[in-house]
Amino acid sequence: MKIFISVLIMSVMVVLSDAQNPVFTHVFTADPSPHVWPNDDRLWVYTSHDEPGSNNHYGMTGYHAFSTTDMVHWTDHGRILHLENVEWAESHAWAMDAAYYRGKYYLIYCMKEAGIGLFRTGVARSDVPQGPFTDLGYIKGVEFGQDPAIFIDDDETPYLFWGHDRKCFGAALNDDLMSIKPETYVDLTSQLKYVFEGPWVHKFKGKYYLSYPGLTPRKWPEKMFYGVADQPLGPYEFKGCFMDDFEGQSGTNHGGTVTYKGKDIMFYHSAWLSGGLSETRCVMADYLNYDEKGNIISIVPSKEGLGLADRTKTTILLEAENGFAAGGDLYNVIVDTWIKDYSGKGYVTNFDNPYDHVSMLAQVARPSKFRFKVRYASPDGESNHDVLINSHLYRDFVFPASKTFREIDFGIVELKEGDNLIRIFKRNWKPSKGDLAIDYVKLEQVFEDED
Ligand code: FUB
Repeated sequence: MKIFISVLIMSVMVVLSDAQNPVFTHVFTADPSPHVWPNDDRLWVYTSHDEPGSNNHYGMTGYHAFSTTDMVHWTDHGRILHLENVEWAESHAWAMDAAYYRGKYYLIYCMKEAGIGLFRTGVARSDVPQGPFTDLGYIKGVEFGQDPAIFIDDDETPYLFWGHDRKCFGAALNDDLMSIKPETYVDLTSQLKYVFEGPWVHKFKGKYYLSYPGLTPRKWPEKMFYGVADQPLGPYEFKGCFMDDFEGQSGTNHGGTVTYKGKDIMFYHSAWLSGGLSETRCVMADYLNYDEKGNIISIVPSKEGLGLADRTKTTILLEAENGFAAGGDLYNVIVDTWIKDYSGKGYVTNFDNPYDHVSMLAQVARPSKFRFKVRYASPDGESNHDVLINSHLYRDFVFPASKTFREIDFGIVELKEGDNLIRIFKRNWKPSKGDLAIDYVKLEQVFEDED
């Protein structure tokens, strides 16, 4: 990967408070993969994560999931998979895609294999779209499996595309998604002029569109190109560029398309949020339109983006039961489902002993303010617990008795750049009447002008 250094673009920074681009302004995100799943009215966007302060693709370690019903108010479901949850990998949690297949949700991602340092295409599964995802291993038959994209055709056949370093490949997958059908393997490189990496396949009016970031001979930054075919594995007819270089470009570009509420939308990334740091990126969205011949009309990244509001607003929602798989911890507590109306897969309870705890991870781009809420129940009476956000301690906080789940508002807190741990625990010196149950923690983005 060649590093493209772009300049600090003050004009871009200035407009951020009055725009729907970037889409997520509280965390650095890249390589968006947008989807709508069956029987779900939400739009989902899965992303890779750029660590603040690193400006380095080599230090990328995990992924996030976001959802919305109006494309203005978003939920960040937190970390959904991390290097430390993948035994076979050592580094480079780069681009990913997601799929719904035979009743389960999949994250198809790439990381470098430990001890070998080559990209593999990993498969992780979850019962729910928001994850977290459990790794199942990597796909057999895929060499140099950077930037995977999975496309499930109308007849349910799953296809995998991947691309790196000026090459692009495709193949049909076997039903377990863990290996390719070798006889279907195709090298698409020569059909996709300028291709560098990051393929994405979608279908429009019966044709297959393969879009990708490319370099007009070795010239950075990446532009977005596409080709069209009658079959998923080609041959593809090269069509041209549909997103040129733009102000505040991050060097790389990478994205995918989705149709939501009757609109075609292109998600991609830029360096707008970081003010031009090429490897500290943010997700963007603009409408995608076709001409009468089915050609993609060029997209010019806009400050307005989807133009539905002056800005987007995100709430970080951290399910207590997710524990280690989402960067948190469950220490000597249990996940239960007895009190109904919990969200996610259950709630955390049984804080019986000193320092039993649940912790959750919130990742943010820069020091910023959030309204902090905890959803809890305490059916047998009030409970005294400590609540810790970074170094801020709500000592011996009283959760009033509540037989059902309710949210309690802790007011506005400031999170620091990077990783923030929220821990709820019990100390021995003050016994509680109630048996506290923690459902989730919410952090609602607060802007300076709302403070
Ligand atoms: O995000 C890391 C890498 O940068 C991706 O895998 C590439 O597609 C480029 O976006």
